[in-house]
Amino acid sequence: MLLSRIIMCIDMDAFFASVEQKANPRFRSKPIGVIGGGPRTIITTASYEARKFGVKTGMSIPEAKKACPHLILVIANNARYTHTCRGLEEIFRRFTPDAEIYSVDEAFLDITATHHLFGGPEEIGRSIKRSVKDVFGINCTVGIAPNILLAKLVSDIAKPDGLRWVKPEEVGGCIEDIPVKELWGIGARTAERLAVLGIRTCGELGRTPSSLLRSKFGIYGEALRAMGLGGCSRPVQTNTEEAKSIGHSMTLPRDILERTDIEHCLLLLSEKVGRRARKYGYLGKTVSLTLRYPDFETFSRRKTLAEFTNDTHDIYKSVLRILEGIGLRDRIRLLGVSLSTIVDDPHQIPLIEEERKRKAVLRAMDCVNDRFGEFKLTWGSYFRREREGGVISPSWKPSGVKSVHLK
Ligand code: TTP
Ligand code: MG
Repeated sequence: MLLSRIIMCIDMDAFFASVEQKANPRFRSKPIGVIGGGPRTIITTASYEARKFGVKTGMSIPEAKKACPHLILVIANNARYTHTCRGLEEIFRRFTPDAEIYSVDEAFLDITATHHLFGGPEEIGRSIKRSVKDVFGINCTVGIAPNILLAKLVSDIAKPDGLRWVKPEEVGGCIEDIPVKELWGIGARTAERLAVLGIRTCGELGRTPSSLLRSKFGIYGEALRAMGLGGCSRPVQTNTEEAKSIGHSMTLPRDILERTDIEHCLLLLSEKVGRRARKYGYLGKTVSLTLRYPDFETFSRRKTLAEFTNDTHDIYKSVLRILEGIGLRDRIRLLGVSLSTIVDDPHQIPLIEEERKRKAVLRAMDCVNDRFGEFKLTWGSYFRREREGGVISPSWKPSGVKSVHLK
């Protein structure tokens, strides 16, 4: 007989806002909204005090202020969130090596093999909540269930500051009346298509014949039915260190068309990508450029290089070459650069003197910036420009190699 697994989802409550409230006593118990630094910023998260007034993630500042006129706006401080996330990982790993840091504020732990060492699943949940509060002064919610789909659902239901364990025999009763759109992986469009078939709750989805779902959703129909029954076969993925690609993108503070403005942003993005690849010891052979027009049409073009690289200038030159092949039809709203076809950097010393020098310069720049902060030492062409504020993506992970979107 297959032993049921015990999976825990830990999700920080109003993460960025809670970190800010802890850091600044004058924000405590107050409605605050965390925003990016640029002029087009939105609310990335709101404290629970602000949520009572209807302030939500994604709202524009005027919308949020209308809902809550005394809302305090706080500019995001990414370093605080990433530092907290790294510390959280340390806490989680005390209880199991099978920990997946899913996003900047969510983790999954497989505690099947270790829970008995710590007094059981709920005791682990309580210990984690206590440690997170003691070390970082913030609340989190813990959902425990037989798989990650249910653990996530249970943590959403138990929010905020909750702890709930749904055992295998309780799954059916727990999810029967839950709207399908609450399930992780069922988006608004799928929920609408299901509603057309008269399926609104998980219970209804689980009772729908596979043949009907297959005829409407193809191969995905089978998975949908399993989800309705609370099933999910995705294991906790503990080995997420493997880099597939390293990318950065940014929505520009204003739409741009001028070549020098575009080049300036591309150099900044190339440096971010190159620096990250160097930091984690990777080389890549494919460079991609992503563009978004103001009407949101988005596309990417890629170029395969002759050699593997993590040199900012190699990446930048390739991106410029890609750009030359694109006839821009409008201003640019978003730019992205990424490096893929990744291998480990064997750290060979180049034979050509010029390349050796370039490598040494990059290493020296990285050392200075590691010590004194990002872009403290930078390329002259970037130095002319002011920097724009950004907000870290929720998909940020401490493993570091991840696409990051700067709003
Ligand atoms: P969430 O876990 O979605 O939300 P939350 O932690 O703020 O609130 P709760 O879990 O209690 O409902 O997001 C985690 C953090 O990621 C959040 O604090 C802010 C950030 N974030 C963004 O930057 N952009 C986004 O679109 C979302 C949804 C979150
Ligand atoms: Mg959260």
